Amino acid sequence: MDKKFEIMKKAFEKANEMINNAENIQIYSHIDCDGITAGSILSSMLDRLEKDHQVEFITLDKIDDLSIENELTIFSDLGSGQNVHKLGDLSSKIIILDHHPPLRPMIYDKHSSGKFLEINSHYYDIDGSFEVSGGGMAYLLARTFDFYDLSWLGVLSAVGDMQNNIPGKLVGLNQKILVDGVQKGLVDPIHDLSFYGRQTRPVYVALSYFGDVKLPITNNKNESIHMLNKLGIPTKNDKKARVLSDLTKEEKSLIFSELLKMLSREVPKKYVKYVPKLISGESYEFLEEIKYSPLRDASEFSTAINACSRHKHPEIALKVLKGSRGHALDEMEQLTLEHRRYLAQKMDWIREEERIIQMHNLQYFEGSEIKSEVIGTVAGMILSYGDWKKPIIGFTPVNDDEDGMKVSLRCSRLLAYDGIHFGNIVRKVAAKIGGSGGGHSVACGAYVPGENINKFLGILDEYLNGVI
Ligand SMILES: [Mn+2]
Repeated sequence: MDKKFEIMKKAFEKANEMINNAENIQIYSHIDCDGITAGSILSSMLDRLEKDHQVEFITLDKIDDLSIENELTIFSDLGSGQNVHKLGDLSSKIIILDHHPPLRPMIYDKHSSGKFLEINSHYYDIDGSFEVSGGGMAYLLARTFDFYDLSWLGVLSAVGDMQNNIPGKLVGLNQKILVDGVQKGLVDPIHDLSFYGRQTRPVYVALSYFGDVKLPITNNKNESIHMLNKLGIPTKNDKKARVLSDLTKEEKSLIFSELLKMLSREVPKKYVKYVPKLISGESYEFLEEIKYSPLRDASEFSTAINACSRHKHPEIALKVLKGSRGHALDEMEQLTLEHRRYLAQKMDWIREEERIIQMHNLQYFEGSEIKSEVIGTVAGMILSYGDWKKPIIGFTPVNDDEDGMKVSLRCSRLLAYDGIHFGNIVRKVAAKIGGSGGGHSVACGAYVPGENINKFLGILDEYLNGVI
């Protein structure tokens, strides 16, 4: 990793120089958790360098319509998969910082007389799906100006991009960025049970949402409380419900052993060896944030950013990420609440109407009542109500005035540990019916022509014969 990084570093030095020479800078960053965090890093960096700049968060389809006017334009967490090189006559200088698979070969820069610099991790054999995020790339640029204290944001963006999901911890360049954060005293990596809501959720609630495999405790708070009682683990301190981060190491290892037993009994034999990886992993705590605040835990923080992004208020997340608390934080918490309420309501809608339809190798729900921005989140949450051994697919129109469908797939991590990469499968299947897609092994999606959605499901179901 160090060697690859040393080579890529030269490109970042070039970008450093381009920024030093520019006075008027426009940033376009992707409007998801990773992209918003990346944009925040770049904006903090430019503030400190006293460079005039604007940040705009956009969806990928907006790139073609941009007119490039500033002296320097930075594309962040996007750009490598789009025709950025065709925008205007390159009167503006362009920097791309991306970790998605690139369209152009690296060599393209050489013909641009120093006006076009594309830094993509894949050029250096660094896998952008789990070794570095968009925010990581932004941080590595900030690092050339010695802004090591922005490293915690690089950790946050990687977690927001689910890069630690399959390895169980941050690896590759992500780990290098983590080390910066640890050395600055800003991040604490903790080996912990992998329950969501370490700072804010009562532990019995967190336990009941333990997904991936359906157990008696799954979606059942009474059973979860019962299990904790049986293990002699109090659910409250005085009157306050205990959260995961309140538990002692001994209590956590009791839960670990119990889950290990339950899961090993429940899963098919071929999966048993992966069970420990499902139950525990590395969590990341931000030491400057108050205990019991959702900002204290990387995973909970990223949900709050997603809530802002999915309700089209990335500017609120930007403020919080750049250090505002107070009002901006109140707004963020309000959006998180709304986000949670919206998701719960849509979950009820699916369950009450029994909308999950089983096919041979997959299951799906038609989600036209659900905003396309959260169809994947809902799919992930509803998986534990369906058949966890199959992937679940949700689809909904991209937006009201287009007939394109957004399709999202989620599955248990056990399927990925067993070697299935749904991102790659979905990409192939979508391409066959005039769509496009891709993503992670357990969380991916596609855009497909609306009239072809049944074809998509049929081909995918058939493709999975003998794979699952
Ligand atoms: Mn990204």
